[in-house]
Amino acid sequence: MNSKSNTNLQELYTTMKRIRVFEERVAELFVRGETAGSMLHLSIGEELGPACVTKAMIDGDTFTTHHRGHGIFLARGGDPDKMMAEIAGKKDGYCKGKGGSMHIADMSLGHLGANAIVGGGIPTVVGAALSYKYLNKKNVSIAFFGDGAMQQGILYESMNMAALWKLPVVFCCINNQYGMGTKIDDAVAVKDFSLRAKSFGLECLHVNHLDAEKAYTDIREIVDNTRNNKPSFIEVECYRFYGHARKDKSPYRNEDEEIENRKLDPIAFAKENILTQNILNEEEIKSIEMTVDKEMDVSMNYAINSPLNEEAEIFTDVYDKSYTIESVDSRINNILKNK
Ligand SMILES: Cc1ncc(C[n+]2csc(CCOP(=O)(O)OP(=O)(O)O)c2C)c(N)n1
Ligand SMILES: [Mg+2]
Repeated sequence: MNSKSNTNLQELYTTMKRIRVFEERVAELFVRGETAGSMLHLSIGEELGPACVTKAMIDGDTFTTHHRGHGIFLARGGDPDKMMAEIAGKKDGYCKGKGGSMHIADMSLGHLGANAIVGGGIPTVVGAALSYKYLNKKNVSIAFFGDGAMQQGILYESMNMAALWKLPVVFCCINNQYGMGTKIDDAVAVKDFSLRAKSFGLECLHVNHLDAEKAYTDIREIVDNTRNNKPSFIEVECYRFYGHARKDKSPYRNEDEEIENRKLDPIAFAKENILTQNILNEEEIKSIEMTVDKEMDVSMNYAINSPLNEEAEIFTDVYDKSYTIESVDSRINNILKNK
């Protein structure tokens, strides 16, 4: 490997490749009848945003995701074995298989929850950011959501509060051009989402290219700025390569559109740049690809071989019984004491 190894681009390439292959193995898990439930929202084609934004995060930062959140959590350090097992509804999954694809979370990695309600995870980050400001922490809380959530009122309530109270929140819209079968052109009159965010007083960044290294540099700058209590909005444009969920064959869009837009592949673009900039040669890239393939094969098989829960387990972890009014009071008092 030459002296240019371990550059940001190489790291971003590996992260994006890990997301893509993870999702491909999830698709395989589905075809093999090993997934719990049928709703699997894959983020193939959308890897650039999750890779770049999570790379700009530091210890203590938190986030929420929408229903298409596998890639975001994987990029932020999620264990693919436990994620895949969760998707398979198995005992060794992050939530012991009770959450499934749309509810994978782990607070210890800053994941405050994935949410299947469009826009549902957004207000949580405002609360988290309020605590960072109050405790003088230099952390940010990031809400990841799709273009569909741009039409949800809760987003604007959250933006307004974050701007008014100057909270370290990043609103990150992964704009994949579709909300289920509705194309963005049929959903909004003005597609420049930054215009809306600006009107609330947020700093804005619009990423509408495939250059992961540049995107990361720009994203890093705006996220770091947000740490100084300057809330921000990032829109990352991409194309949802396949259907809304696994069973959707996208009959509402024509093949030419798909063929054309699948050329907008951030992974192919990064690979080309790595080769032309002499960061790695073909053989070295192949070696990364083989490592990633192997990693995700192991995760898929881990999920298949993980046992199901015992029946009695169904009733545990469903409600947090420690949450009484008194316990919440005492938690708040502890926070105030330690401030
Ligand atoms: C409040 C609400 N309305 C409708 C739905 C049904 N629904 C699930 S996903 C989805 C599309 C969301 O599109 P977008 O936010 O762009 O995310 P994407 O699926 O493209 O990643 C809809 C309408 C829902 N889950 N929640
Ligand atoms: Mg969308």
